[in-house]
Amino acid sequence: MIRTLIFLASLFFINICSAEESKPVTLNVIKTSITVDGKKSEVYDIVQDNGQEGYEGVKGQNFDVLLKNKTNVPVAIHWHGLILPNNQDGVAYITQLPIPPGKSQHYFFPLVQSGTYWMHSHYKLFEQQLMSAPLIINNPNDLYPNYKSITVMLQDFSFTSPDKIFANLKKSSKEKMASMHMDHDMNMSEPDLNDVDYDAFLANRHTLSKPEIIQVSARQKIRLRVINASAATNFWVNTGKLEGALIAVDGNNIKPIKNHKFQVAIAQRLDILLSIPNKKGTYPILAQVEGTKKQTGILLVTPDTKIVLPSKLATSDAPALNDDQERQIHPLNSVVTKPVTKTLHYTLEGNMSDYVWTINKEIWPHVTPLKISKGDQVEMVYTNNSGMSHPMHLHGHVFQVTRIDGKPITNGPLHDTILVMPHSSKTIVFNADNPGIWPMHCHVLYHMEAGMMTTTNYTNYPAPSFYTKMISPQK
Ligand SMILES: [Cu+2]
Repeated sequence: MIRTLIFLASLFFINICSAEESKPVTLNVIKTSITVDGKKSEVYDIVQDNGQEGYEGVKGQNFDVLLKNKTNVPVAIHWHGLILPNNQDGVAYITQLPIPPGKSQHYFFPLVQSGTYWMHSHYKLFEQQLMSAPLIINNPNDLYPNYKSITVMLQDFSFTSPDKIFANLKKSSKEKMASMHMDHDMNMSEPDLNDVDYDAFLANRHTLSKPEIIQVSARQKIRLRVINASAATNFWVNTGKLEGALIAVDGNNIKPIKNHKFQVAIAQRLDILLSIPNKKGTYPILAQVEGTKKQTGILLVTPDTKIVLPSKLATSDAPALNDDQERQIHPLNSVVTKPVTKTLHYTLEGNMSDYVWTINKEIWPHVTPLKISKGDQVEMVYTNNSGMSHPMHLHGHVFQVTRIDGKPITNGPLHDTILVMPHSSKTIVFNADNPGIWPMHCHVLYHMEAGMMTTTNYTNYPAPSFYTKMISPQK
């Protein structure tokens, strides 16, 4: 009798679990407000019904998400860094039409990776208004179990609307060019590292005047998941007194690199292990904007500790990001498995008289996409002829860096986004194993808006009509 009851109870339990597993997670794109340094601002967010921001899943299970547009604007949300079927990629007018206000769209595909990813708007300039959230995929066989996971999402913020920011960029670029023509003595110096003057930098939607405070305990082991969700800002992550061990980049495990400062380019992610010492304290995790003193961050705090807020300004300017960290990163797995069968060249340039940014001198959507075939071992050579760095992102694939400035590197980093330094080149390699029309673009939101975008197309992949209607050869 008892056995029967246990049996029936277990059936009931299994039923509940499987019923829950088959139900999609709802992600609501919402309009909300945040207070930045005492001033209120309307922004967006992507939250579950229970209020949790973003998505957390498990490798081997399905990404089963009902995306609801609860805003009053059309939206498209891209799952950044995920290997997924092309029509699930969430890019407006390339892989799908925007979702109208009040409508929803179902996404369903297996999660074949694990690690730290993110989701963000891939339509208009809504990403600048914080239409983004973390996307974490746990690994049932994690190399680092029993670490407390803490996500730090970095964003740049302005009270000015992104449309106005973009208009200002175009205007000031024109004015700068005009003054250069008038004044021949003027030094034709490199453009600024940061061409947008932001009002604030956010870590989990807070500035350092009221940072997020996360309770930790002495001797606790922490896995920090840093996501650079900025529209146009590269950061140096500073773990302060705590020594960090960088163990994954863009979701890919690497041989650990111990340091206190780590570079994170726009759209990239870092997983950093930390160990809280066996004593009380406040442990700030800071992120400093390259080329400035400006910083943001969170506080890790042990119980009964008097909290001292770090300054919003560091004592000295952070340098520009460089390739030092890239040269140190060695992944645990490689994607370079066979000789290159196809090489594609992409030149990155800017025409500042009209604030236009180009790939192969083409301005999106007036492009003739380069083609690859399934089974190719593809090499892409990015040559940056401009004075700004460009975080280049290829959708739907993980690639490996094989050369920096033409010099081969052995077992280079795996990425979905790489920072191509000014007047520099990077070569990447990947297996063409995921047919589609794949967006490939600069992840500086305003560079993308100003034309620095194309697609890499698999031969024989049927392009959707909304895509073929939109792109047209260079005029
Ligand atoms: Cu760019």
